[in-house]
Amino acid sequence: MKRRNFIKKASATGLGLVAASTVLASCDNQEKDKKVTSSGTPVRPLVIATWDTPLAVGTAAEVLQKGGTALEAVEQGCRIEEANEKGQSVGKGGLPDRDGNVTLDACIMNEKGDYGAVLAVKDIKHVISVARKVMEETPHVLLAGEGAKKFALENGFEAENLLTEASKKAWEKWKIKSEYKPIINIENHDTIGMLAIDKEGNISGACTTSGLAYKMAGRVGDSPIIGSGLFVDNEVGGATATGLGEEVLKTVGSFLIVELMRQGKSPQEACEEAIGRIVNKPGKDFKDFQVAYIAVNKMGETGAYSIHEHFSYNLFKDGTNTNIKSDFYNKS
Ligand code: SD4
Repeated sequence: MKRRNFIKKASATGLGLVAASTVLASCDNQEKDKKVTSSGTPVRPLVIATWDTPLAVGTAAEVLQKGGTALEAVEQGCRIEEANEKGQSVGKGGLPDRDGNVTLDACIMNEKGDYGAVLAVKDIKHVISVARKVMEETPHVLLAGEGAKKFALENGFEAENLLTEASKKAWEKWKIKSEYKPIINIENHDTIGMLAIDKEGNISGACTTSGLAYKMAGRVGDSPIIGSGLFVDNEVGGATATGLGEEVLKTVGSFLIVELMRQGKSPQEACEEAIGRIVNKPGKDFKDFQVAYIAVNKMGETGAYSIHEHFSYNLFKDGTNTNIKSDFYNKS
């Protein structure tokens, strides 16, 4: 409901105009997405993103339909969620760390294998665009903390307080008990990881987040780390992650998925194996955390898999923008 209000407002203000041909639909059948065959014509343009992100995916799709690049599409799409104050895991309105500071992580990767990222940045909303600047205009790939903020300010980004009243209230309520217990799919929901294939068949990806709510100051998760939160290889495909970043980092999940696809696995099989690497560790207790992956290969076949139920993703394909429930591991 809240998201719908945001969509209305964003459309009215021209923040994100979803192409008229983009049909918003909802689909409960995860099987639907598995049936694409690897023969035939590659599907393009295509956009896939974590969670219920119709406006972000619609915005990226519109960029592609107008002939824009996959890189432009993922940047523009992610900016929608960064500006969405109601989303408490990304950009403005993100839940803060335990000291009350909102710190953002983001990364972007293009079809040439170039990559840029910013880590633990305060006061800058559109960190995905700062990450792109790091990639395109510096000799480095990662900038963190104060240095990243300084770079952003020097490049015309404006500083603003990212802590909204709603997130401040949530943090104050959390402080009463100060219990650090991420609740799967709720407290840490909505990080956006996005992959796109443009009309030329080039693949790019982006990922942006405020990280885990009430994290320790200085904590950085998987999202801005190449190979963990995101990986793209233009010859093979791309993958991106959401959920408990520590588990994704320890298994280098997105790189793993792309390498498994290189070896011939479908995106779905690769996502399932990457989740398997987490849940099949001896003695692993995964009941209290969520990890989910989405992936796409060069043909435009897609896959998604999570540990627990209630992960969904938006897919723009063949002119239709659909929210699809992901298949998941823990069916007990
Ligand atoms: C992190 N992976 O910082 C992110 C959190 C996330 O949906 O994905 N939330 O660990």
